[in-house]
Amino acid sequence: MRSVIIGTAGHIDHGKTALVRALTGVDADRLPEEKRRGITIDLGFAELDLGDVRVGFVDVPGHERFVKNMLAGAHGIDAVALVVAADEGVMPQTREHFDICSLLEISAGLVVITKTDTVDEELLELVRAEVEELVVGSFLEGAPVVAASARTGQGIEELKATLRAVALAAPSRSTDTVARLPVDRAFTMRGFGAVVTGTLVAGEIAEGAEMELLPAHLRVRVRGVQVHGAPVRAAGAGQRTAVNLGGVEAAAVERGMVLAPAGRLLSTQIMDARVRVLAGAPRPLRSRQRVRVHHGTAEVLARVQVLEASGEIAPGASGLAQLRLELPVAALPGERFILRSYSPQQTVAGGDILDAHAAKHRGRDRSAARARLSALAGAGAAARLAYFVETAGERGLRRAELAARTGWRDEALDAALGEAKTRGLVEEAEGVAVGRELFERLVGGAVAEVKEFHRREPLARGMARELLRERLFARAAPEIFRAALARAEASGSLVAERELVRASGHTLELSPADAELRDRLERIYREAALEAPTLEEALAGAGGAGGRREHARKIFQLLVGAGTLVRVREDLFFHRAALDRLVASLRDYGARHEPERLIDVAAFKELSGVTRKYAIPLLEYFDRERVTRRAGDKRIIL
Ligand SMILES: Nc1nc2c(ncn2[C@@H]2O[C@H](COP(=O)(O)OP(=O)(O)OP(=O)(O)O)[C@@H](O)[C@H]2O)c(=O)[nH]1
Ligand SMILES: [Mg+2]
Repeated sequence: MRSVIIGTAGHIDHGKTALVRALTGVDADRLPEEKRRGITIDLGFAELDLGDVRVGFVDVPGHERFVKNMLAGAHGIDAVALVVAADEGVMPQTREHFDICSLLEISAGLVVITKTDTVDEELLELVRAEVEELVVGSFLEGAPVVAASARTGQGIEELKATLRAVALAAPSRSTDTVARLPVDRAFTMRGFGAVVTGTLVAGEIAEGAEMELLPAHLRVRVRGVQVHGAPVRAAGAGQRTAVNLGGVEAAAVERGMVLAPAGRLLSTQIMDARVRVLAGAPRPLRSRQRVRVHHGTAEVLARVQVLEASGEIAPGASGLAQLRLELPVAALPGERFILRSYSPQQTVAGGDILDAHAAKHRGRDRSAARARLSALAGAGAAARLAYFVETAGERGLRRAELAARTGWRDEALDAALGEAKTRGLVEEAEGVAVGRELFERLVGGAVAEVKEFHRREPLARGMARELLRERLFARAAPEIFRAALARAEASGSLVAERELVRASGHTLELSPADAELRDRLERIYREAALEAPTLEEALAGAGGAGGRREHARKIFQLLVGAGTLVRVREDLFFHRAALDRLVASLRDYGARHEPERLIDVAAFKELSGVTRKYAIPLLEYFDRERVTRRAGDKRIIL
């Protein structure tokens, strides 16, 4: 059966609570103070079973001072019942509540003219006309207008039928996002512990689920779920839900927190939004203005940063703005909010979040941000995802970040990511999403950087991988660096080796003199075998001393890079062939000393014919190369 939340709205004393009572039998004014003063102060709840649809009522206070509480209830409703008393007609909070519903983009509802028993037909018609004038051009234009009396019961049956039609026609909620329950109440129930209630705006909350309360990230476990006072295995979107939580005290929970799946969402303090300023607002919305942001059940103070060139958004106009919140909230793109002036508290604007985790836009990049955000409004899921990925630059966005940024469930995320890739907007590098254009630029940059390196260092075999990373990928995720190299390799531009990256066409064209120098160096080491010279001796021996030392050192490095010479310690190098022979005789020695295969330093000196000065570095080198393993003062030949 379908569940729909209908919120009341309207001026103080216009009969909202009485109407809910006439419909459901429930007095939604629960607080002693409400009963004493005869007004609603905080939200009240009741339900009505209409056969094929179940209506959850959120009854709000009409008092000007409690609009804040009204907002905590209005955020999650599917449809509104705008209540106007026949004896008073449209009053200030009738307009303010109606404006709030428009700004929240509530798209369904009806008008109820109450207290019909207090007026004659003529006055009733006058109020009807007034109501019609109020709603013209709005979401309620053409919506049903029902006249009723909570006192006499007249019109209540007709009202039920109309409510049913409105409820069934209310647009269904998106199933793309994960579960979110903005908390409107938290209390302790004897024998149960902490209980939170709210309108489940999306997803499902099931018994046993691991969840958390944002923005504090308090981990909790769902011990039980109730919908309209009855235990259920799981509550669904659009239901008034009470959740019994384990792992938290009710005192630590407050209105404004959001219950969401554990580890899925992140709180935020900066968001970009499209804002509409009410035509009746006393002044334009300006940068630096301090406002009250009402989002979900939360109220947080914020500074506005208008992104429009004019620096303001005039009454009746819409524009882009950044909200810098003084405290974190759990927010997602697509969610709506209301802005009220700091003092006097008045509803001035509302809007929808485009990017809930925005970066500050400063000075010159404000117009660029404006252009990109304008394109974002009304864009499809893939384009929105691509926007978030692009704003992350070369850092890219991991899947968990994408999930937090969008609030989408896995299926919705996969679909959007798949489409963004197919459309060439986004590249996925080992699970990290990065903007396609930027990725191509990084690949091209890497190729250019390596080529430039070869030009500068013609004698080097390649550029150190780490150097390339530092130069171009310092801020990039390691996955993006690896993927860019892989792409450049696949396209045949670069060859990546373990520690070096070179252009695929790069060959060492040595001059005859350099080739001779290289051969001399190689010969010196080959002939010395295990009685290797020091580096300086070798360079001098090959004619690379004095002014030619630096150059000879580079030629020498070519031999090391090619693996012909092997560095055993600091400037102690051996010819590869000599080392290979030594390894062979070591293994032979091992075979002759089964099963222990042990050798000590003295035996090694004898086997190799080297002095102690070389024996130790060689053995340590073999340990590192896993040819041998140290065992006390001996070695096991592996
Ligand atoms: N005669 C008459 N009185 C009504 C009717 N409905 C409500 N009242 C009276 O109007 C007064 C206010 O009714 P509520 O239902 O508390 O009004 P409300 O809109 O909930 O007020 P707030 O929640 O404080 O904004 C009460 O004294 C009700 O008895 C009606 O249909 N006819
Ligand atoms: Mg009331």
